[in-house]
Parts: sequence; structure tokens; C-alpha cells
Amino acid sequence: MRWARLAKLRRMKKLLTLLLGCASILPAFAASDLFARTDANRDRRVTATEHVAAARAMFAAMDADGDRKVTAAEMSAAQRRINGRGKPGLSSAEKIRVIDSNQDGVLSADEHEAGAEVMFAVMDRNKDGRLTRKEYAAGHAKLLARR
Ligand SMILES: [Ca+2]
Ligand SMILES: [Ca+2]
Ligand SMILES: [Ca+2]
Repeated sequence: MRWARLAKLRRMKKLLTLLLGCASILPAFAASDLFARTDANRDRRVTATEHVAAARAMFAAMDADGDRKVTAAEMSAAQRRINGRGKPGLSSAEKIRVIDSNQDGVLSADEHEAGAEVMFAVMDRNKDGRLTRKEYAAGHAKLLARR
């Protein structure tokens, strides 16, 4: 039991690292604008529900052919659309590998959503189920530091 829990935690950590990398495909907007967009009800807190909704929107934006799977090529294309050019760091294939539970090299909506949930849990430092702008920014800052 304890081992299973440890393995799960270790996997979460790995996921976090990857997911923070994944978040870099989002920033068409600065992290602060991203926070405002994710905070659907404008109460200055991002709940898990709001975060997952934003992740779904991101997945849909990346899934160019609408087959509910995101390939490395689709992820890279989305990144280019948003940033204008590729950024150094993990490649799309590497990002996908981290949350690709069934290891088929393609991201399903479920895999992406599960990853978003883990990312939320990691960013929610005080575990109150809501992200403040500060917690959100800290998560993104960590990502930037990895570059
Ligand atoms: Ca909110
Ligand atoms: Ca697709
Ligand atoms: Ca997969």
C-alpha cells in the first residue's frame, strides 16, 4: 500500500514537471492574463473546475483535426500559432510522453484532463481547493525557470 502511494507521488512529481512544461503552450497571454481568463466567475480564485474547463478549451484549441487526440505535430503547430516561433525547452513529443498514460504517443482528452488535475493539485500550495493569482503565477514561474 505504502509503495503504491509512493509510486503515485513520484509519478505526480514527474507529471508536474512535464505539465509545467505543457503550460508553456498556453501563453498566448502572459500568466496574469491567463489567470484572468481561467477565472471564469471573476472572484480572483481559480477553482479546480475552472482550471479543468480552461484545460479543455486548450485541448480543443490544439486538436486541429477534431479527432479528440492531440499529436506532437498538433501541439507544435498550436505553439507556433500562439508564440510565432518555437521556444526552447521540452519538445512537444517530450511533453506528451509525461502525461501519456497509455504510452501511444498521442494525448487523449482524458489524459490531458488528468494531467490538468494533477497540475492544479501541485499549484494549490495551501490545499484550499482554489488557486490565488500568486499560486498560479508561482506555478508558471517554475516553468519559466526550467527554460
Ligand atoms: Ca473563480
Ligand atoms: Ca487531433
Ligand atoms: Ca495516449
